[in-house]
Amino acid sequence: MMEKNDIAAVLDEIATLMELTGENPFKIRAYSAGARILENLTEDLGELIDGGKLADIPGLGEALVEKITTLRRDGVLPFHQKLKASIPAGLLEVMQIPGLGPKKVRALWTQLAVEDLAKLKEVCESGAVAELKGFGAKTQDKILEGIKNRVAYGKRHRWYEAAAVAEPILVGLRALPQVALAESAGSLRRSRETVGDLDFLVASSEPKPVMDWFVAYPGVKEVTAHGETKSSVRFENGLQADLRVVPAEQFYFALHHFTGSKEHNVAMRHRALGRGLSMSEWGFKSVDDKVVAPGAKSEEEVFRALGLPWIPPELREGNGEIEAAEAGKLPRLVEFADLRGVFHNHTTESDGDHTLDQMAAAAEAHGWEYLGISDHSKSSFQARGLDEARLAKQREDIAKLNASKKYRVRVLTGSEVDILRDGTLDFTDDVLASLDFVVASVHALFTLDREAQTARIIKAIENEHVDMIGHLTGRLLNKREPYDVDVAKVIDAAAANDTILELNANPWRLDLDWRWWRRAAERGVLCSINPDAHDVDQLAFAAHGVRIARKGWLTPEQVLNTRPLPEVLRWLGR
Ligand code: DGT
Ligand code: CA
Ligand code: CA
Ligand code: ZN
Repeated sequence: MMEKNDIAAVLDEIATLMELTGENPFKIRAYSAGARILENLTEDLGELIDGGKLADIPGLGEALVEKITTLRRDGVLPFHQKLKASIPAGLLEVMQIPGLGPKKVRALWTQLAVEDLAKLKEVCESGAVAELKGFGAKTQDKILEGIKNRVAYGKRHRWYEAAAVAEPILVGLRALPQVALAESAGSLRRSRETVGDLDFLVASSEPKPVMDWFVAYPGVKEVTAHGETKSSVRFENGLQADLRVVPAEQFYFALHHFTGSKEHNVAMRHRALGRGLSMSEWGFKSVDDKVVAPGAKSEEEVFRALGLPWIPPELREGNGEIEAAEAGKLPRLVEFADLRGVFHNHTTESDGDHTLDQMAAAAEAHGWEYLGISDHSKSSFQARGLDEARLAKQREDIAKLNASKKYRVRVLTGSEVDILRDGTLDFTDDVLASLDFVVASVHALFTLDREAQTARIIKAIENEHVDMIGHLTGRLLNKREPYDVDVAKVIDAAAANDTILELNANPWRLDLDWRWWRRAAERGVLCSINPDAHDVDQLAFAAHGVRIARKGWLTPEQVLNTRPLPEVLRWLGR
């Protein structure tokens, strides 16, 4: 059943759509007035409808009563849907540009055939908008600026980009004398692959100077709110940040609440109610004064009050983490310190920026036992892929480096071998058998249909020389969609053939996605957290992979590169 505020939102949208289609203003006003009446209703809407009393509310005519009743019951309204379908979908986006109300948008639509943002940009750049009655050059410039901002603000930000903005702010907040505690919450703390906005939380009894510091922070481009307890700002790259300041005794409740996710919070609140407690960002409240509402001096105490162990933020997605916690079945999540080496790294032989020696030195500095080098194969000519002769030479160089004992880290020779169109590989089995490990990846023909793409990858999985599949879906976050591949089927094939799936730790990829890992692990698929480093610094990408592995509920046992070298060699069977 649809709630009254959602119904009000539909009525408002109807009013807007009617303005766009040039409807009679009286009719339009009836819908927006109806929305306001609903919002301010003090009685229960369901009771009013059931008792046939809705029509008695002043201002609600027969037509509106009927539409509200339908929306409440069905959640959709054919009249609204038809109206919406009669208008180009892109026009609603055009309406989001500051300064463009329905009247102006209607003019742009009817006179300049603007149906979406792209066309709007075009007619602004051509100067046609400035000529339009009621617009002018100034308005035209403002619209262009609005389009530019819209693109920047509308998008989510890759985790590492958001983290890079958040870290110094957190350090700065903690250094303020008025700040007792400061954390960042939200999707950043939950390690989502992308972040909508930053959510900072501070405990302080003197919020004003904290807020003043925050809104004046270098890099803030726009202050969208500057209040006593909450401020919001926008940075140059479009990323927004909220800061909330709470009294110390509320801090861990607020931290839990603003960490989310929403789904997790809903489940926690439900659990609290079962114990006679209502739960919010302020704390617990006794529902009927029969129980004493507990406070919390740590986030652990928030969970303990509900009979639960602390749940790592990465797991708080409402995917059964509370049930697992209750049953004592939370996984011991993999940690960065568990990693004993990394596979899938490049050198200057193909498209890497650093030499074999430099990469080995960097791996040594990480304290790792092994470093897997897998440069591209010959079909990836744009990445200077190695042919058989160059690969044999690299194998010798690596053997020499290992024999020299210059580094303690053992370098393993591999290849990131291209999966060809038909699922055969860029090297023959003999060549593959001469290597310590083999990563097989798709680097071309991203647009094959689902069946062909899946079949070709599964064929590679079935090759006994292939140890792991690289970046399974090829996605680049915010840039390139995954190619169409039946991941569930691939997981089953990987399980059946004892082939590892890579968790590509490049923060643009984070592929395979965290949503698949629990299923994969349950079916017995082993994970390898691979940095896919193209320079020495990118070896540290492994940390992003660990974060995503944790989000996928993975334990150290389910990740190959937590194992010591002898075990790894045994697994590789070389
Ligand atoms: P984002 O920013 O889109 O990447 O995702 P979040 O999870 O950071 O979402 P955000 O910034 O809107 O809100 C932060 C947290 O606050 C969210 O994870 C849970 C909590 N929260 C926000 N709005 C609601 C709500 O309407 N209901 C509940 N239960 N929790 C909410
Ligand atoms: Ca957020
Ligand atoms: Ca937020
Ligand atoms: Zn690759």
